[in-house]
Amino acid sequence: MKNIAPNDAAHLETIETREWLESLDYVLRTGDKGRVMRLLGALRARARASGYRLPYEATTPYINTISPDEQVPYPGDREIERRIKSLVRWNAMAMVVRGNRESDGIGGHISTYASSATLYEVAFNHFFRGKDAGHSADIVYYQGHASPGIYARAFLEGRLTEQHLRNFRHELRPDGGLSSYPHPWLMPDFWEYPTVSMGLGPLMAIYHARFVRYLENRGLKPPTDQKVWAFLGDGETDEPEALGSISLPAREKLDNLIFVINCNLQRLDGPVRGNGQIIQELEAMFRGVGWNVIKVLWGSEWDALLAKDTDGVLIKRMGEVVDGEYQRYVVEDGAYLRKHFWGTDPRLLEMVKHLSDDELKSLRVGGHDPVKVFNAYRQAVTHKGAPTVILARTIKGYGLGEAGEGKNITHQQKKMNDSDLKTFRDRFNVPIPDDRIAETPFYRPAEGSSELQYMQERRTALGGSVPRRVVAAPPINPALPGVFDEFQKGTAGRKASTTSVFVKLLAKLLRDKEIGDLVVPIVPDEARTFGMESLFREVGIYSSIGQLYEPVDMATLLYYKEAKDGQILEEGITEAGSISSWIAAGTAYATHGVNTIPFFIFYSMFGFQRVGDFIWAAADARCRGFILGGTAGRTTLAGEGLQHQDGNSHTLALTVPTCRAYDPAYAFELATIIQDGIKRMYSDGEAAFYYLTVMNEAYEHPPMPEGEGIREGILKGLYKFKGAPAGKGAKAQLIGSGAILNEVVKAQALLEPYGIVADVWSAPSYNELYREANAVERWNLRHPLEKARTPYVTKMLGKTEGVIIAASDYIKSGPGMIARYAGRPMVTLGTDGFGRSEDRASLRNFFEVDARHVAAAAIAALHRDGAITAKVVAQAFKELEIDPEKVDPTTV
Ligand SMILES: Cc1ncc(C[n+]2csc(CCOP(=O)(O)OP(=O)(O)O)c2C)c(N)n1
Ligand SMILES: [Mg+2]
Repeated sequence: MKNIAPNDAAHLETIETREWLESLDYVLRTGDKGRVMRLLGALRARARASGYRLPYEATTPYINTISPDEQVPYPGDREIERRIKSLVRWNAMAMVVRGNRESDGIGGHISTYASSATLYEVAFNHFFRGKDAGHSADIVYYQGHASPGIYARAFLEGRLTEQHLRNFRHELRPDGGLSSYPHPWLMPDFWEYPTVSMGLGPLMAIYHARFVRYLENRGLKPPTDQKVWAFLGDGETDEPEALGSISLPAREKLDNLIFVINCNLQRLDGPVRGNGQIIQELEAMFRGVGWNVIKVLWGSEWDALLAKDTDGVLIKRMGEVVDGEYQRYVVEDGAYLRKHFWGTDPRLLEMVKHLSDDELKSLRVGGHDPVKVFNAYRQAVTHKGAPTVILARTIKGYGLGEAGEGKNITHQQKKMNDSDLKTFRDRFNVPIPDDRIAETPFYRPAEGSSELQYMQERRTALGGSVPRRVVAAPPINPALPGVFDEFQKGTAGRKASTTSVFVKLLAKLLRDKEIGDLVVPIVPDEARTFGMESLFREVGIYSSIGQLYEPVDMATLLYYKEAKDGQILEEGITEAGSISSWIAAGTAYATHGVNTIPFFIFYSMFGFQRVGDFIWAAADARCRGFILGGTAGRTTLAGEGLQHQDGNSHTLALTVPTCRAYDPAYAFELATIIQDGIKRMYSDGEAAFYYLTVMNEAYEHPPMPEGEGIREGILKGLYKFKGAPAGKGAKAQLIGSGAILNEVVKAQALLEPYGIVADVWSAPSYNELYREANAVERWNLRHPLEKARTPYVTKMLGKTEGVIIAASDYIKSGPGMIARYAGRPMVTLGTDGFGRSEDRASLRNFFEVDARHVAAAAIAALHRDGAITAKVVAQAFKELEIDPEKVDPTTV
């Protein structure tokens, strides 16, 4: 070759390239890695010095990151593992096909697991550590749509029965069923982490991995080499939550975190990047922030071909084919591949001339080759100093053949005809005879068979079956002496906001000898807003590397103290990240056997409204703890206006079944709720969490009223705060909550001159009142022959007289929900509509929730009832300056 005279520039370049590559090959063969790097560095430096600006390359060539000579041999029995995997594949498919045959439209997915079977099986047989391994059990976020495969394996392991499989997506059948996706709420002994809302799994995994380090650095958990694995789809990476925080684990050097991205190049409708390459795009992003990126693109059969690629033509070809075309290759035959992939260069054709079309077609992609996957995992679990992402190329619907393999419809494929089933059976060699194919039976080899034995042996060696949810922490029963007492006494003339009361209470909890260490304060760059900066110095801000600088405010009492054992998780501006930390801490009683008690405080409007889906996932995960909406209340937060003023969050909180939401007005209410919450969650073991709104309006807090039922009333959501003044007159019941309770108290006084005597009630939770009343009503409906029970709210209001007015700083549907249980008409006042930048008094006038409007509402209602005269109404409206033609705040 070298003797041929170059006949054109291209030819010359080819020869030149080859010579350079040969030189490099020589160094590669004889030198070490460092020498190769130095040589390439020197070349780059020389080019730069000569004025060549090398383009920045975030990607590496479109080949496997791990070269064949770096690989170790597969440690398992390949043949038996292949048989096991085939049986899992079959049962996973059968579960969905049978389910949809019997109940059309029941759904389920075949093709996601079909593409990821090898990714999971290699992990099940060699990596995932189970709970018997103690604290080092791995934490695995499974791709939600792959759950049929996870169930099918559990069936083979003997953890689920055939009945369970038959009842996939039939959870309400008397003999129980399997949930569609990973839902710990529905299968609390099996699933641990909800993932199916795309993007949540990866973000929760990131913050979970960081939380593990937090527990270790704070001495709450012994350091282990436990891993957090997150399996996700390539399409899923388009969710901003999936990739939005990938810089954190790199910065934190979370080498306990492994992402496995199932790159089947397809999502639901079609290709993820038909005109590009999703794998390269992902590589650039992850490399760019410092992850260890391992691409698993090509199966072992390609090694020999790449070894022949002395000119780099194959690597070049691999790198130029777009994903839409790669997908096409899946559905076409070998002749098509020879023409369209290999046929673009005679040297490529030469490389594969010894292979038949069928052999060409059978060259596997990397994610279906256990050797490649094993080596990727092996490097991932041993990699130090950075998280690892494995980009594994797979085929969506692998094995479905004509029924859907690689087709755009494959995601939704739930049915297969007999011929499709036979093809699938033959491809994976599943021992189902022809005459039974139509019934698509589940298949489990005989007890004691080599397959089952192998599975059991592997899982035993790795610490038992996964997934398995175990509540590892015993309940605690903290005495908490002196933590809550002072709050029952009120503030004795001093003004305070409920936020500052909360911060004080939190500080006391943090100081408590018994549970102080378990408290996890979480805040998204908002600590100063809530007056929490005193805690910075007191308990420190968590930083895995301590504090490498002298903070600018070092000389002050409340300096910004970062410490390795710091207790506060100061997350920066990420409510999604913060709630993920909260979920990790709130589920640690199960996952880590540590009863951490997280308190996540955020700008109220950026809670449910912003990260509602995470809160839903938290409930599913049986999360415990407290979330606090700070600067809450549409008219209580002055100045901030439309975006910030929260009048919605309690309504949103109601939608989460395990969330108990309260809008406390006074210190004693807040303390009572938190004290009871800790008991119910951490001593009684209830799978619930608390949402508390706290405000920034400072006012005096009264002591807890004396008398029966106050504590119970606070927790149930309603109690009489202040009786009517002595004397006769028209009667009214005024109910208020949160900061609006003070307006209601003022309204009581405003009404007195008109001969109206009003009781004042505090309603810390319209949501809880509604739920209890609903439960009672339901019982009554189902027991028509028994004495009807009375809802708590009816009991309270039923024995009162006069009109009922209920007001809050949230939309009227809050008090509106309990109206039908009040026993008589009820007037509701609230803050429906968009907020405004204004001062508090103007806002309360605008939304008609100030004392004047509460009083006016009572007057109007009393007049309709005939209890007061028109003259009194006219006089009162004039004196209270009520404008009947005032603009409706819901319309502007
Ligand atoms: C937040 C959210 N949006 C939409 C969906 C509906 N959905 C389920 S699977 C899917 C496609 C998944 O594609 P990919 O992530 O590539 O996974 P694959 O099945 O290909 O492995 C979509 C859109 C969802 N589950 N969650
Ligand atoms: Mg996909």
